[in-house]
Amino acid sequence: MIGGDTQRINDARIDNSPLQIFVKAKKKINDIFGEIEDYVQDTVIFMDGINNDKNIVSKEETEGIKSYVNKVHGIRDVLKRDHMKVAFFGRTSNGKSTVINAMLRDKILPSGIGHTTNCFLQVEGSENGESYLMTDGSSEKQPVHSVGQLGHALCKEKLCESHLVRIFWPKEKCLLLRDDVVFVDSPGVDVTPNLDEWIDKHCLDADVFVLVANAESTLMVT
Ligand SMILES: Nc1nc2c(ncn2[C@@H]2O[C@H](COP(=O)(O)OP(=O)(O)O)[C@@H](O)[C@H]2O)c(=O)[nH]1
Ligand SMILES: [Mg+2]
Repeated sequence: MIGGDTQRINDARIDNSPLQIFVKAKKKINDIFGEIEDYVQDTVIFMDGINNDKNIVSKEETEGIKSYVNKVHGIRDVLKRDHMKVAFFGRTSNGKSTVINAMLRDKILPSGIGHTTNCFLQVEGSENGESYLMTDGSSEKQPVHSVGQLGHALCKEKLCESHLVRIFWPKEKCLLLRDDVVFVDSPGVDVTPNLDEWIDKHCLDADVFVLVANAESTLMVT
């Protein structure tokens, strides 16, 4: 009985979630742009036909219409992305990994005093309660607890800083994952000299950047 109530409360939260409204709106916008792309493509075929028959429209006009195909295609590519990427940044030991762990309701990402997170760790939702991780260039599913070694700065088998580890965590455990939010944990901005390069590699398509700051150390610096 209690379990049923909890389920209902959870379902109500999912239905009313502003992010779900965003997901649905994006689907509708995608459908509209799909139709626009079809219309533009039909127009190009029609214009080509007129051109061949009677030379009514100029070549420039036809080229102008053709360029819209790429423009609409570009917009669709951006909209097609089915997740909202949130990248966490900040100095080492300011609590980036701790915040994400709190949202996941489990200690998944390595955290602690000093330089702990060694590479980029991306957490996304998985179906059927599955939890596993995958490293760059491999489709092998590894146990999530191995992130403690792979992503930890102090371990022998650690991955280098530019690497991305994708962690799949059950959507049921974190409502934001169910709303297609993807978290990206990063090494501290103070320990990674090539940060710009790695931001380009892993975070150029991020929708939100969260700067995590430690109030005490920030006060000490200023
Ligand atoms: N007192 C306090 N400690 C925190 C807080 N957030 C994180 N910590 C601790 O700060 C240390 C560094 O956190 P971590 O998440 O690894 O920082 P990161 O390097 O930014 O990922 C850990 O020992 C955490 O337990 C907080 O809000 N208050
Ligand atoms: Mg960290």
